[in-house]
Amino acid sequence: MKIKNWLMNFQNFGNFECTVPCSMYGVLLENKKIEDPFYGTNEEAYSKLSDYPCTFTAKFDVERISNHNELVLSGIDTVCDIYLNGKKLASTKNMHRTYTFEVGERLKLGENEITLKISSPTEYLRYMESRHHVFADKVCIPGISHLRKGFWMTGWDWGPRLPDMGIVGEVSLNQYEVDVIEDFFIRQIHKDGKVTLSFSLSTKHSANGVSARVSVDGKTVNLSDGEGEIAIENPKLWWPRGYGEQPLYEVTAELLENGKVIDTVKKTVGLRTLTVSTAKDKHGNEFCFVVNGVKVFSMGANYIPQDNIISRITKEKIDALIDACVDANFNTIRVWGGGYYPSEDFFDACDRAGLLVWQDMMIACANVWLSDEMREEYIAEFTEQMKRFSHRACIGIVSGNNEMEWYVCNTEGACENYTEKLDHLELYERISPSLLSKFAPDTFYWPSSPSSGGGFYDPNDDSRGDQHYWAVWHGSLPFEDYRNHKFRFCSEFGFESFPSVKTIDTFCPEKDKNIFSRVMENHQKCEGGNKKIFNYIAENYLYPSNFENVIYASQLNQAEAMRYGVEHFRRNRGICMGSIYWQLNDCWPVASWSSVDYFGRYKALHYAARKFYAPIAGGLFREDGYVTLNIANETMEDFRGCVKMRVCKGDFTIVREDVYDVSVSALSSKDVCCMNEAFVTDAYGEYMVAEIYDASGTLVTTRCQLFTKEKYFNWENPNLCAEIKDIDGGVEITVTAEFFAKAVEIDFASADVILSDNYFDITRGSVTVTAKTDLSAKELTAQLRLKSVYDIDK
Ligand code: BMA
Repeated sequence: MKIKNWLMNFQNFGNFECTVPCSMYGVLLENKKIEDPFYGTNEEAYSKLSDYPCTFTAKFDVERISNHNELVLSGIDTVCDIYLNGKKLASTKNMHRTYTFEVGERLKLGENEITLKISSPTEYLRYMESRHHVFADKVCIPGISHLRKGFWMTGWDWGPRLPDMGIVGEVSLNQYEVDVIEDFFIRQIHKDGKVTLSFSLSTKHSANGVSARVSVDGKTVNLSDGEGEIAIENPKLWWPRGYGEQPLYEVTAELLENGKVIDTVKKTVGLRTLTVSTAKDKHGNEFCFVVNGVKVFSMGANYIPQDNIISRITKEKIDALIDACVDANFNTIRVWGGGYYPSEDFFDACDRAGLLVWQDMMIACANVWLSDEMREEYIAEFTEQMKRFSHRACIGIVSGNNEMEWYVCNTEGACENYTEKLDHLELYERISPSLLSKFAPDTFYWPSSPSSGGGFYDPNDDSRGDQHYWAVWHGSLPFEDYRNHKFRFCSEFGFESFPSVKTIDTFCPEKDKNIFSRVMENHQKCEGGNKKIFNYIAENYLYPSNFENVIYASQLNQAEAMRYGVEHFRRNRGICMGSIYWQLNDCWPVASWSSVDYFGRYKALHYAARKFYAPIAGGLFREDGYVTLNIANETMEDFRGCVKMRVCKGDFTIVREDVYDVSVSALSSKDVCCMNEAFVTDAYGEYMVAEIYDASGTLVTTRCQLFTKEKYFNWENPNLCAEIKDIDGGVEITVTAEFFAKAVEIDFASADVILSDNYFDITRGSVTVTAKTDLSAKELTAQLRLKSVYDIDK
């Protein structure tokens, strides 16, 4: 029985009815007791609310007292005393765990009452930190690792400081007479093209007279001593997106007593072998996912919690974000360690979509202190979470934490304390891997991100393991610097931009629409972030004429920066085998590194990602007086086609055109042709374009290259105009230009429409894109807005 309906009591705000999942900020907001904490500078005042305790109470009816009566609580955020019928039952301090208490003796028939007294997390952290200092990055509240709470809630360089309190999981009373399934593990044995699933099931009370059976793929096996196996006939293998299909098998385990089913557990599995190769090679050690024996080039981004108020992260929002990943041709996603462990809905969506998951354990940018109490917390939490990961097709890596090995080696404050260093080794190099090998023995473990394999051995070394690269952006270096490195697997690199004006409208009054205003700076949490955005704009674009154009230019820079990196990484396929940009999404409307904003709106980067992560992608490289076209083929088939390379004038007339037949083997990248820059007669008025066609003559992709910075190019007014037509399920939009137009943005005053392409270049007269929408061509035409780089200073 789920205990869903609660009463929240918070200070002198009063009592409020609420339904789990629920939390202090969420409930106050729903009841209009506070304004939107994301609006204006409200965050500053509302963050103080978490200095006070908050209580949740629920009444529930009990009709019988069974042999076993378990109160199960998950996602209790965070410092909590639990009372049942007026008597204290337990204290908990870990929102990442599930707690189970046998409460038979405390229950009564009829009405019962449960109370969760949640203390202030900020107060708790202040108290603990005053007793024992543990290093934490200054983005969050000092001493954050004294508490197993999502670190980001206490502030981050993209998130507000709103440490919530509440029930973000579930509370239920489970009553049963005999026994229940405690653990159900599934392992896969792949041999000679056959797959056998082996099962291991244990019950909570090892009750006599119960038996278990497992069914999958139309077959059933009765377990003996909890063990059994089923061979899958004609196994259909699960592949990451882009390499094959994602067939999933439902496995059902049933517990029986006298032939009657008394408990059921269902799990979904994808049949695949999946590991990470760190084999030695001539460049050092490779680092790549190997799925069903195939080395995969990982393409994706880093995932952070989708909202600061966790109860608002619904299945619909998770599915929509994973759809956006699919839309941008991702095959990998990294769940960053400063958030929370995603729900089953998230992993279900990744299994279905074919996204490989790099899963951090939830610790980021702060040392740990393994007091007896904290050690137990980590062990219990990691055990529970690792059991969740064990059968998942999508989970490819479990990593100890975010950046802590690197911090301990390099960051003042993180590396001085020997006890903390020892605790680090103990947790990430002894406890975690041994738990993983026990509970998810087929899952690859990595001590930290970035790491070279552990032991504080040059964790961010370019020649092995994964790398976090921040010299572009944090280090203010130009985009070109990506190309000075040959990373093995770049698991973090990023560049900031502002979200769209529609998103800014939700938190910023008209009068504050200036990127240096208090409101805009409150929605920029990276130190000096807006200055940096502006600095990089100065590098590449003319001085933007208005607020909208600052936003637009910031997004173009972000897309361009990431493209610079990724095309280089893919060109070096083999040396580099992964590109995970920072970051996919936001937890509130903010200037950040995300490619999809808080409301799900795509920034220019997300459209660019669709192109630079495309299975067949082109990259242009200016080197030694030539422009070289590289084609990266991340498909299982050889690519054959042709390339047209041209130099054109701004009015589209062709100065020079060369045509090449090209071929690129499956799973490789190749420099296929190049053009001499000497053919360019006017570096300020001509551009080069490469069009890649497949064997059937279909245009696969277009890449365009200038020979000067955008700000120096002699743009002429392209007089953009668009024709929108109704088609089945949506619209088709053809944008026409009278002159070469770069980064054409299609936008609508109020409608949110995801297009098949946006921020594209018009290199020969017009471009046609499509969109799925319920709106008619007429409705959209009325609110259409077009711009291109030409407009930035207009
Ligand atoms: C990385 C991350 C985050 C941070 C981001 C941007 O190193 O791990 O902690 O938000 O950089 O600074």
